[in-house]
Amino acid sequence: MNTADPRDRAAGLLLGAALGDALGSRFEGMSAVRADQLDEVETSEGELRYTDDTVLTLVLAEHFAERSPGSGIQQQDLALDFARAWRAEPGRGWGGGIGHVFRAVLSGSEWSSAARNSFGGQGSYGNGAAMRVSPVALAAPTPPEAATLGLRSGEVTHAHPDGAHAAAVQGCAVHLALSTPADTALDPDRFLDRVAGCCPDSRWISLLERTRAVPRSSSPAEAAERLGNDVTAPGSVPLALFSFLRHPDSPREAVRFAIAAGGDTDTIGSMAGALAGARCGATALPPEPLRRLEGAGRLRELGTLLAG
Ligand code: F2R
Ligand code: MG
Ligand code: MG
Repeated sequence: MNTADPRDRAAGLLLGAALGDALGSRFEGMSAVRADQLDEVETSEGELRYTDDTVLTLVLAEHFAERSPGSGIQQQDLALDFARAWRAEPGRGWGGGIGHVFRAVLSGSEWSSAARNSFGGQGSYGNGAAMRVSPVALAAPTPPEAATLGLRSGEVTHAHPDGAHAAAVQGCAVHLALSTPADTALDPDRFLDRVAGCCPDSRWISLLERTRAVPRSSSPAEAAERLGNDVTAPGSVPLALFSFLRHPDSPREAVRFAIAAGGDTDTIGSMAGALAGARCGATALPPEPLRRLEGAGRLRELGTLLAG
């Protein structure tokens, strides 16, 4: 049974995101991951360290925690806090181009020009804006407002519409997952319709349609073949959504599905973990890996605090 307790769900959202990141980081870049490899990581000893996905998720969660509810996002402050976190922890497996944006912001550039100047003026369509967006679901009262906050948080580093709108899509989806009735089966088509309803971007609406068209019984490899599993936003957010919709009542299975698909396993695992943790709550997360998760205390505390 999923929990209806909003504080447990809020904690589950952040802890699920971090757990998916930490478990998935052991396999980033592999073409597929076997069940016995996942079992071993889940059951072995030692701290489960998270990567850039959770570093930036924590920054965004702290941004909301430090301000009064309803304050929204101060984009230059957020860009600076992201950049300082990047500078403080260079070994967290950052994206290839994001350092250029952070370096520019630290040198005094406005977030908008720093983000716009990356990738030859195209802006980034990496999945970095979507991977860190889940706290917007705890700061926005409704799914459309979560999408708006997601976009505002995303565009501070990802100027390409594919990258920025991915944060709107994932932020809205996490909000919807958080508010699904605990005791009612989740309808995947209705869920995707509601996400599309929050999204003004035609490219993302067609990516959501593509996600809907994948047979629900697909294996991780088949889903990756249809939806992608790479570091781009269009090549990873759909697979994370699919992983959640495949196992909406089991964060462990949703995350394992996402990681088994291979590719950008920390990030796809993290986004699926945020969705499933938001629906099912922290009490539904697998206790053993959770016990070994780096930063679990602060993540739980922030979730509870932001739940109000
Ligand atoms: N990048 C990784 N992991 C691989 C490196 C691991 C590391 N070297 C290690 O072993 O420790 N992980 C992290 O990066 C992804 C998030 O990336 P983000 O923040 O969006 O960064 P970036 O650089 O903006 O985009 C990522 C890549 O996407 C491609 N790309 C984006 N925009 C593009 C454009 N306009 N044109 C062409 N390519 C574009 C590039 O390949 C970027 O490098 C997460 O997976 C996180 O875990
Ligand atoms: Mg990462
Ligand atoms: Mg990654």
